[in-house]
Amino acid sequence: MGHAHSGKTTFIAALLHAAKMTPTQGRVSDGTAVTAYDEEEIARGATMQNAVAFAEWQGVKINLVDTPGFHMFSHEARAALLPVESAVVLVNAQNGVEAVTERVWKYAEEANIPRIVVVNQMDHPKAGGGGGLSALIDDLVDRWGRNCVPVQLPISDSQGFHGVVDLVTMEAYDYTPGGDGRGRMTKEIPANLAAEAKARHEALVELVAEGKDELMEEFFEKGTIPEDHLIAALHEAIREDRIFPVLFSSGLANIALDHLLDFIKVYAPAPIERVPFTVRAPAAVAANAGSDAESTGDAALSLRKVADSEPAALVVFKTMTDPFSGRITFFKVVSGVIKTDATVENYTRRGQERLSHLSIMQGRKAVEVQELHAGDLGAVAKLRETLTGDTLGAKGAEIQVDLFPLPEPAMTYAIEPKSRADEDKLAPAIHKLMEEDLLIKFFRDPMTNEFLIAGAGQPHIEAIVSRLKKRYHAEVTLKAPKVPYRETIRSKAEAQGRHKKQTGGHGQFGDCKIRMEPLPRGGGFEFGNEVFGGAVPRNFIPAIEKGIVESAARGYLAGFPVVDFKAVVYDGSYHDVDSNEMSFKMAGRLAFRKAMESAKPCLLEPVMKVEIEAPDEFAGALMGDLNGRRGRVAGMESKGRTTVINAQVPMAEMLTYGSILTSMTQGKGSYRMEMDHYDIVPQLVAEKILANAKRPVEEEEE
Ligand SMILES: Nc1nc2c(ncn2[C@@H]2O[C@H](COP(=O)(O)OP(=O)(O)OP(=O)(O)O)[C@@H](O)[C@H]2O)c(=O)[nH]1
Ligand SMILES: [Mg+2]
Repeated sequence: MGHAHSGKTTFIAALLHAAKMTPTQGRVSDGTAVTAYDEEEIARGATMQNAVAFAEWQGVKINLVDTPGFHMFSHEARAALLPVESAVVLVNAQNGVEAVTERVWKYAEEANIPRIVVVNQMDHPKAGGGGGLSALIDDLVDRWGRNCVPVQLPISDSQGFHGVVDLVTMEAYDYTPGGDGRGRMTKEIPANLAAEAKARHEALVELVAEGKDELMEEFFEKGTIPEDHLIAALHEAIREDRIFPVLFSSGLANIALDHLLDFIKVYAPAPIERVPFTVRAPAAVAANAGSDAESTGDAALSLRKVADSEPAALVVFKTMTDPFSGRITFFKVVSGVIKTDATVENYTRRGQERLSHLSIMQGRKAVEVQELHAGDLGAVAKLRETLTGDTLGAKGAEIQVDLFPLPEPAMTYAIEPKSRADEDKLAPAIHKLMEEDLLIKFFRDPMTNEFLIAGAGQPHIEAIVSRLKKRYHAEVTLKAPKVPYRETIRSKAEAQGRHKKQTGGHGQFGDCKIRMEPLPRGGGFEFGNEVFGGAVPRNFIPAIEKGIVESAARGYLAGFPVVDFKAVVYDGSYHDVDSNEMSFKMAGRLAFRKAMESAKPCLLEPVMKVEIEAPDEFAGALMGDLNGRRGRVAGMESKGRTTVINAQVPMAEMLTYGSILTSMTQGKGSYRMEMDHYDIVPQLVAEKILANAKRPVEEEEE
């Protein structure tokens, strides 16, 4: 995990090459990196969806999940925390901790996922930024606590970055830049690093010992801890989130990656060491499965041990859809052993699924396997109805796993098919894309009748449109969605509606007097009847209401529905022969329109609740910009070096905010928004809207 361009995809390509999983090192620039296979991602040079790979390193299988670093896909990076046991947090050596680095750290912290910090791109001439590497390490400690501790020292000199010192074993590793990632161990720590290495080694030993009484005693007695004790204790401290080790690497030049594989092998927690998966299961089921259950209301919270000896169960963490190979389902084996061709129950949907061609994924390539064990990641194609978040497994061993919450989509467009043929393809194609991308929303706006597509931001929606075209041959155009304005009244008004017509024999007659008054925002519509003494017969009252409701729906000022008012009929008259429902409906409409004339009608607009997050240095500019958008800032809060602004801004001013924010913050800002309330449009703005809108034509008397 890490900020955009910290080098995650390159880093995984380098790890895979160092482990001899690939004959050459894949590159993002030419589309050969194993975890960058999606054509949209290759075109954009950025990861947008999680991708899975694996390395075998000295008898250990290491599963790798590449995640996006672009701020608008942070939810996807967060979703990758479900199937893993630890997070490697890449920090760009040049820029230090950035907005998304902070964010993914927080996500991992909330999920209790151990973190290994890797300062990457150490080969870069500007590595260390302005303040040098020790300033960078101090900054990590500042942000994430003194438990962030280097377990390596980089060897950097006039030749650039070419090795690391292991501060546990006090051995040095030297690399040829551009090599295959295999280091040459030299026992000798460079003379200029010897003193610092010694000091940092001692600091590390002390920190590791701190967590354990018996180690503390040993430390005080001997002044140090034997290496094997130190390794075991560091492993435990990392697993328990007590220590966040800091390492150094260059993915691009493949320096120190074999050492990283070693580190992961020795120190990163294996799945079976995981604090058991917390799953929800009916108490009876949990008891049968031999797990510890603790009753919490109707569903029991239970812990499923990640062990082969438990019943087989898995959770789906990703779905890929492809017009050619169909659906590919990525899952984590939570417990037990999953065998190819097994039939399992989908606990979420209650169907059965057959797991044919059980595989492990190396990027987009499936490698078939016979079975998968507890804790491993696998994939299977062509399941019938299983989707992301579903749990499956042996009958009677039910588990449920909650996905991480998704943010609301930040950008919405009206989407229109280009042709009739495109129209037929559109909905099924979008629904396919929605299977693999849970953030996409597609719906018809009941207020404007437009089809809307919502996503994380401009680049996300552009990628969706491109996928629709390339994968499903459905072409669309995007437009800014219509703003669902409303109309309302600001004062009380009374009016009479009298409908009278004499055509030939049968006449029409309806007459009512109504009073209208404003309701509070969100009050909708209320209707009252205060007619005394049968001035209007009871059975005609609903017709009057219907007339008012119909007319209100058509709008008065500019064709937007009139809301938040109460209408009361208090008088009227009728004719024995000529009065009927139609006539009273007309009277209701006439009364409504007449009352509107003196009720001070005005426009209402939707106002959004907006939360904007960006590095501190952009806060001033963002506040100024919000002012220009008629925004009202409700609060501003500093979190580390990030400022969070809470504001209320009219929807009409936020239609393209995603791209504006990106350009204002160099892509480092992000925002969320949701509909909050309707508010009166200020006069000057309203005049412009009214000038462009069609005033509904006066109704003809029928
Ligand atoms: N000098 C140097 N450049 C690197 C290194 N790793 C990656 N890069 C370059 O940085 C750019 C981004 O690399 P990626 O691997 O795509 O970065 P990422 O973190 O996967 O980016 P996102 O997927 O957008 O979050 C590319 O141009 C890489 O060539 C490195 O170790 N050193
Ligand atoms: Mg990437």
